[in-house]
Amino acid sequence: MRNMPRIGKMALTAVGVLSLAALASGCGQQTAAGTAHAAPPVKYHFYETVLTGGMIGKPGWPEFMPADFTLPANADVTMTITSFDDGAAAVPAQYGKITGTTGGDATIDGQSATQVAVAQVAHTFTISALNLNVPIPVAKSAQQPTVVTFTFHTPKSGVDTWQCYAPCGSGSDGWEGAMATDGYMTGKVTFSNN
Ligand SMILES: [Cu+2]
Repeated sequence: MRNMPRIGKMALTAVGVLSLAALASGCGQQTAAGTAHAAPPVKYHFYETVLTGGMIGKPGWPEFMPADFTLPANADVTMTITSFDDGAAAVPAQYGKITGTTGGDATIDGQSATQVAVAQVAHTFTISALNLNVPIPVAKSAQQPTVVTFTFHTPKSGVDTWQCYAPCGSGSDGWEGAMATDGYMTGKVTFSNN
């Protein structure tokens, strides 16, 4: 899978969809749950991959894949972000801190963390409207990705913009190109009840 991030991501996304479908069908338990108890919260796991520009044939244009996506509204969503980018793009101090997640932390390569040293940040996954900020450290190498997992509670239905706040794009300040183009280091998250 690590050598084939696109196929791996698609397969994992399919797993997430299938587990939702399995919960919806209830495996025969719908009757009891429907009469006596509220439905259990749906566990939803969403997978993101961060690719370097070189990996997509567009040097200098790293991208989150997918950049525009839909999550269940008003739900606890776990996100796993696998980043192959081994280049740093130091951030201001506030973007080195993990905020807005359940428990205020994230798991980075198997270790619980509440922050990443600013000089070790490659990208951030930030939804400013939700005060959600998760810094993603540099990968050990382009072949050894960093894996960051966190959970957050999604808002009621709507659309928010996410943005990477590590200046990983082009231009003199690193804020041009990928940083300013939907589909690379910014995109739209739709929170849906359907
Ligand atoms: Cu970035």
